[in-house]
Amino acid sequence: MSLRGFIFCCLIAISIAQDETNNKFFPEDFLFGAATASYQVEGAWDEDGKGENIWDRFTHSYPELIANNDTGDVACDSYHKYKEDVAMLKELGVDFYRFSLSWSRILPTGFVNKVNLPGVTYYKNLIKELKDNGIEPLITMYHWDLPQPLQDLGGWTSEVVVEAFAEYARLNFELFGDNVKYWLTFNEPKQTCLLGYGQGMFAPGIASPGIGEYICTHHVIEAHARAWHIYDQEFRTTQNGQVSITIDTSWFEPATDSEEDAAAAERSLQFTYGWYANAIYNSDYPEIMKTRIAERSLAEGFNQSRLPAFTDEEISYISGTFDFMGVNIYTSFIAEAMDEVPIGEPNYNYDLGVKSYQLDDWESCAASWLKVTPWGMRKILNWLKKTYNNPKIIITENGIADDGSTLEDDQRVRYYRDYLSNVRSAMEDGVNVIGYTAWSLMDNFEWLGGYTQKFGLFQVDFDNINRTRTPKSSVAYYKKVVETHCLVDTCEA
Ligand code: PNW
Repeated sequence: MSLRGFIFCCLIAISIAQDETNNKFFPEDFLFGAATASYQVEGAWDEDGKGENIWDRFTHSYPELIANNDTGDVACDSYHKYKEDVAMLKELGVDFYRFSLSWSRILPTGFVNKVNLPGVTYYKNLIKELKDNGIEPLITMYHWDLPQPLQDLGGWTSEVVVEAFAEYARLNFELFGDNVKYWLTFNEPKQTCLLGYGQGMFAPGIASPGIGEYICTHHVIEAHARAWHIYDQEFRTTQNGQVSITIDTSWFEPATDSEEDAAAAERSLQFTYGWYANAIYNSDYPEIMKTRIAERSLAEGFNQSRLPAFTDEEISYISGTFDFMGVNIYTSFIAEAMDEVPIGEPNYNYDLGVKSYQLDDWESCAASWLKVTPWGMRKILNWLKKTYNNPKIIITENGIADDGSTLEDDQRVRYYRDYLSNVRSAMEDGVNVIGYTAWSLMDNFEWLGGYTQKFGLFQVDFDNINRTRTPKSSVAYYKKVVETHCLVDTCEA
């Protein structure tokens, strides 16, 4: 880092240290929730007619890629213990529960010709248990667990899956929509596409850098738009709910106050959030992506850009397909301009062309990528407001990992307090945040991290056949926040 960069970072550090917890009440109608996802908690991977999905296949075929060779075969056993899960939500007092549907549990082949009734019953029971306890379901239709038969046909690199997703979405609205007010089509598609089809580190493990992730994304955006239009045309008037997509992003802080670093930070945001969001909340892919990827593609010897193009008709079909904005936020990075990587192999990171890193003195946790940067929350929320014309925002995930060594998770308590404080301050800045979701309700299968990275408010004992759930200290804190809508002992009216 340059001296200028160092001074700049010190200034950030000082401004963080001086931050005090915001002592304003959250509005009365502000929604607090907690989240999980099907593959991470349900278990029962081959029970009652459920089909195989790409995470079943991936964890069974490449156990060495997952910490301790862990799998989601049993996970938290929520398939059998959903009533305990709802009791925990009730204890927290949350307004809503964000969970996801396992596509393979409902449609074992991925297609609508065979509906698996026990799977449908499971979700109907869960929704009923939530409603009986005054908790709204917020349902994600796709949290990374694609039915394996659809992967065998090319997965998200195939148009077939766009149509299959649209039909799965319609079925979900038909089956569950009378009792669901909030829907998300996709969770963090960037992780699925970049890691699953570009780098090959996540299921389905396809390594096609600089190509696969762009095709995957193109189809995910089309599939999202199809689902939104289906809801809009066939269900909105009777079901009255809201449909959106959840995209994750970190905040990118320019390394210095130079124009180049400011551009590098903005480019990072456009290549992460904007890659998905621009087509939906504004129109088409971000210009900077279209230009850079086309230029590099042609120089590499391709006849067209590796970034697929939407037709004008598609652009207007996709634009505006949201009823609120979903965003997952965990951490921040420093973004620094760098020299262009010489033309050679295609790669998303070369297309992006930014050096990004985290500072050593940023507080760390049990997940190496996640540094505690609450100030980034306020900045990213303001960026979203400015870039996408002040949409209504639900923060659909935010949280931190511990290593399971203690139930006194003071770091999580501080994390929630400081991040929520910045959410509240962003609201004072005029950002229209209407809801916040803690990730996660309970410790669960953390993808490549297996059961070693614990994001839960409730601890789960994975060595016990009962998967016993025990509250950590953060449960009492979050419960108080949900109840009082206040982060400190006494709030100002
Ligand atoms: C999200 N990263 O994943 C997912 O939506 C959850 O399923 C997951 O458990 C949670 O965040 C915690 O990790 C991410 O490396 C995984 O930047 C990795 C990253 C970000 C989000």
